Formats: sequence, structure tokens, C-alpha cells
Amino acid sequence: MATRGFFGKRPSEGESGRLPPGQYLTEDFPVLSAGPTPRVDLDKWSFTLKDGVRPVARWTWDEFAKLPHVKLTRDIHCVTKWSKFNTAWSGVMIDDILAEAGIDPPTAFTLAHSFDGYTTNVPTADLIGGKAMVATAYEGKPITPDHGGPARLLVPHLYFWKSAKWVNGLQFTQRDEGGFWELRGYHMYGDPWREQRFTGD
Ligand SMILES: Nc1nc2c(c(=O)[nH]1)N[C@H]1C(S)=C(S)[C@@H](COP(=O)(O)O)O[C@H]1N2
Ligand SMILES: [Mo]
Repeated sequence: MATRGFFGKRPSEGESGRLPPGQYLTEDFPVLSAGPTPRVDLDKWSFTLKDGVRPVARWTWDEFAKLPHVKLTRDIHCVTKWSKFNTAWSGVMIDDILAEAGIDPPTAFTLAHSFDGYTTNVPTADLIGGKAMVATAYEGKPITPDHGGPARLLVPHLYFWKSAKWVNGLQFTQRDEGGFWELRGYHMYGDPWREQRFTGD
């Protein structure tokens, strides 16, 4: 009953060093959501930066579309053990979002928020320095609703649950506050190369 969809494709010679421990390679793009896909109308969409409870910058969809967009092609790794190589995104780097807001990150910890109520925590250092973006396109097309469109966070060097779909803001927090999955037994950091799947890994 070994189907390729379940056990994945064997990575080629040159690719094998790119598969973190315990992961298998897949060529399709599974959908994993904790709840139903929220309907997010573009005219109701906004993205807000908060320092604690204080909003410090906000963009509508039209305003966000005018920010500098770049392409980012990265491998992604889901904690349910699939990895997918060379996923091609475009969007706005968190560095550029902060520059447009005219702020330096005020705290060392960030909580990403989404339209479905989902949250996930990421150290601020892991969002800046060219490491993460708010993606608005996948393989040259708007991100489909099930994969997080209109916009999702992309933090490809951490397990994919950190890449919040339907993202609507980043909140800088004083302490490392666990998000949706982190409060339900998943690792606070989630480095696939160190197999940080669950609390205590
Ligand atoms: N808002 C939101 N973001 C989310 C989730 C979610 O349920 N809600 N699921 C996370 C999990 S566990 C994973 S593995 C990835 C899955 O993204 P995909 O459905 O595009 O593969 O999204 C993450 N981002
Ligand atoms: Mo996941």
C-alpha cells in the first residue's frame, strides 16, 4: 500500500542534505488548518503592527500592495513530517514592513495574528534580516484561500505552523507568549533541523 503521496519521493543526491530529520519529501501541497477557511474580503483586509496593545502602523490591502514586493523560494517543513522543496512565494519582507512603518522592532518577541483567531509566536530576530515575509502570491498567483490567502506569514526556516495563514498583524510582546499550537503542546521555537516538534524536544 506504499503510495508516493504518503511516503513521499526520495530526495535526489543533491537534495538529501535539505531534508531535516524525520521528514519525507512530498510534491503536492497538503492543506492543514485548525478550523474552517475564513472568507477575507480584500476591502475589509488590513495588516496592523502593534507594540503590546498599542497599534503603531496599519495598511489596507491597497496600501499594502504598494509596498516593495520580492520573490522568495524556500523549502518548507511541516511538523506532520512532510517537506516540500522550492516553494516559490512573493510578498513583502518583514524588514520592509518595519522600514515602511519607520520603526525598529520594539521587543524581542512577536506574536502573529490571523483572521481565524490563530496565533503563533516567533522571536523577532527570526522575522528580520531577510528571513521572513508576508506572502501574497504563490507560484505567481494570488495565494488560494485554503493556503492562507489573501496573505500569510512565511517563516520557512521554522516548522510550517509558524507560517500563519490569513495573517492580519504582528504584535511585539515583552515576553515569549505561546500561540495556538504552542499552548497545545508544540515547541515554542520549532526548528526542524533540531526536531523541535513538541514542548521539551
Ligand atoms: N491562521 C492559521 N494559520 C495556520 C494554520 C491555521 O490553522 N490557521 N495552520 C498551521 C499549520 S499547523 C500548518 S502545517 C500550515 C499549513 O499550511 P498549508 O495549509 O498552506 O499547507 O499553516 C499553519 N498556519
Ligand atoms: Mo502543521
